[in-house]
Amino acid sequence: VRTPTPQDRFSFGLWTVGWSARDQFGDATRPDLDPVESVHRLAELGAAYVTFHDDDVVPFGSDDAERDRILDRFRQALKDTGIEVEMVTTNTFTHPIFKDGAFTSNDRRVRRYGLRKVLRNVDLAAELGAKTFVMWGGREGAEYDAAKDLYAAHERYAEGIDSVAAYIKSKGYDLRIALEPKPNEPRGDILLPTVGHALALIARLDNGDIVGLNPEVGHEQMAGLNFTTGIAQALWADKLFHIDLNGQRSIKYDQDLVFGHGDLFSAFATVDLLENGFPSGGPRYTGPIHFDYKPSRTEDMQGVWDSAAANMATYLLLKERALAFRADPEVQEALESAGVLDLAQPTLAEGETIEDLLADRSAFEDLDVESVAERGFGFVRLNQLALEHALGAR
Ligand code: 3MF
Ligand code: MG
Ligand code: MG
Ligand code: MG
Repeated sequence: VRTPTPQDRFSFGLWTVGWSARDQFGDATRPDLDPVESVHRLAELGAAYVTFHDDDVVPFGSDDAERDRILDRFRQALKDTGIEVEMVTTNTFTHPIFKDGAFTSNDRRVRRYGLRKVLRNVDLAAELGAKTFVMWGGREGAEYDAAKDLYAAHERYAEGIDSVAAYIKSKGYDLRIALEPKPNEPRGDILLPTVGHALALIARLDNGDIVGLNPEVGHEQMAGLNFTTGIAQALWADKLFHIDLNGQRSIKYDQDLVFGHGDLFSAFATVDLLENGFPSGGPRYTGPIHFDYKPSRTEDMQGVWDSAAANMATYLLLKERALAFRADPEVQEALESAGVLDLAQPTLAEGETIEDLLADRSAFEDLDVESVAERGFGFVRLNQLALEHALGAR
């Protein structure tokens, strides 16, 4: 595999390599990592960007002077390495104050504090030149149905997001919000559990034009959903603002494996869509290739950097395979005979009305339904070609 370069647009959350591997049942297995060291190591590995939660860089509760001192040192690391900050996010889930959520906590004092914490980081994001502000509402949810007025919870969630978006506009920042759906964990149920739920909320916002999505592979798969289908709908709606790539093996806790170390064939389809776009054209994803994974708890520091490199290597391999797949004349022919390219043709002809369709006997009364039903689509052959390309057998 070739060595990644900044042109590959690879990006890592500082909380990924920086995870000391403390989990529900066990202590940390690795020392805390200095974010400045992470920036240097990721630059050496060929990444272009880093992203972070406020608390990944500046400890929770730091006053303004301490925060400035830490951020100055961080900015120097960016300068020294050429690494840029493309996305900033806010941690509204670790501190006990957020145990019942931030924007949707039943306690109004928490909602106001949460909004202030987010706005403080919106300013920082703009100042660092980030283009995306991610919001993962990890504690916006409940374990018990009676614990929330779910109507009011959606009202408050929308109010919070709209307030942040309005603030961004009032400041003239070149920044867009990306909501990150997740079905559960750490809460029993989280609001905006999937891409589709989040799109539906965005459609009702006053400032929804600058609000889109940051879907994560594992989060959709935890809900048993097809990640590629989810990001396809987000792209169709012009809302795929950012992405969290990682690996997940079926419906269980959020594994955050290396990209491709979960459902590999699904990862191939994801890269195919990101790199090749839709067969008929349509909007393309041009943002950073961002990884949100965790180096497994079994790994030492060498394993941390090996796993970071593995994300990029896997992506580049899949990209090479996906390009070869689409360039293969046999695949083109299989796509044609499967009708994949015909789907772009509108169902009604140009200028045709519903009345015209109703009057078209060939569409219904005279259609030989049985003979049309005889058609085989050849999707299995097409899928086998995809598999052979994915495995590098072609
Ligand atoms: C949790 C996540 C989060 C979000 C992050 C926002 C800690 O499952 O995926 O990572 O990605 O908070 O970007
Ligand atoms: Mg996650
Ligand atoms: Mg996660
Ligand atoms: Mg994530």
